Amino acid sequence: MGQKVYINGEYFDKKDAKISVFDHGLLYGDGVFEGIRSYKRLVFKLKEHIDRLYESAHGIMLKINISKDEMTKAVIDTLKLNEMDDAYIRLITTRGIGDLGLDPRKCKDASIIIITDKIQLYPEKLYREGLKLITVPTPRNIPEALNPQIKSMNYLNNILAKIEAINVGYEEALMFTASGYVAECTGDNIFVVKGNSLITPPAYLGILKGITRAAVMDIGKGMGIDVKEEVLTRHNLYTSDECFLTGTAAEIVPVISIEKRVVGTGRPGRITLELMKEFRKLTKKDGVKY
Ligand code: PXG
Repeated sequence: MGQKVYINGEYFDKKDAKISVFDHGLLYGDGVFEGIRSYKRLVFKLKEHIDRLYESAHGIMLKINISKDEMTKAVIDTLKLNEMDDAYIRLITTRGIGDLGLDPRKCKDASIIIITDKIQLYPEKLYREGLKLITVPTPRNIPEALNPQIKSMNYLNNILAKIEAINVGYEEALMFTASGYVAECTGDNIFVVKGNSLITPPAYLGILKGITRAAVMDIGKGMGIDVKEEVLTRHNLYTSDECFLTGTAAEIVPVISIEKRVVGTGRPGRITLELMKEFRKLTKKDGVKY
């Protein structure tokens, strides 16, 4: 049996898994989504992802016509059906089918799509040797216009930043807020270590409140580290002892330089490595079984 995709309560073969060109998700990026991972048949932080999806949806007044419990069951059922042990789950809710006007009232039912796919892992080398970051000119969306806490289907802000990094030979971009404070990367949150403190920018600056970010903050606290959400400047980055990124796909990636300025020793830091170890342990034991 080939891969099956869930669309509005039905399962379709991958080649038949299609949505209408009148879906406002396509026409306007009008929708919200989640990227979730499962490890050896344990879905990591499923409740947190479902909660964030419904919160994002609420933020754009998109009514999802199934309950959180039903959504959770749909995710689990899709994983079971596809017999996926380790999966990358893309959960999408769009405004649904309307006409060519942007009026959301024309869309009667939100569309729900669940794709369970193989996770594309980053090369092991990246975790051993660390990532080189570049800062980019495009600022993160200003929260007063479109709050990055809404995980919306329009990722052009992040894609523009990614293009800027790629164009100058880097894999990942560090974005700043419009006021010039450290925000986040294109699909990952950022942390720095300074002494015994672990610091990450506060969500109110206009970043996605990452679920991996929250898990890492918890692990850090458990390790007796002073975990803080603080506004960070370029100077704080350059003078940090360690730096790393967090995200569902990336997990924890050490950063060894920022625009050719070496961070710490230029090698993944001690606390970063410890957090990576603890995080991997957590993914093996913490999760919703299927
Ligand atoms: N910031 C942004 C802008 C994100 O999109 C994160 C931080 C990390 O959040 P979580 O909850 O995953 O710890 C994300 C989420 C990809 C990809 O293909 C990455 C994300 C989402 C979708 C796709 O790289 N990152």
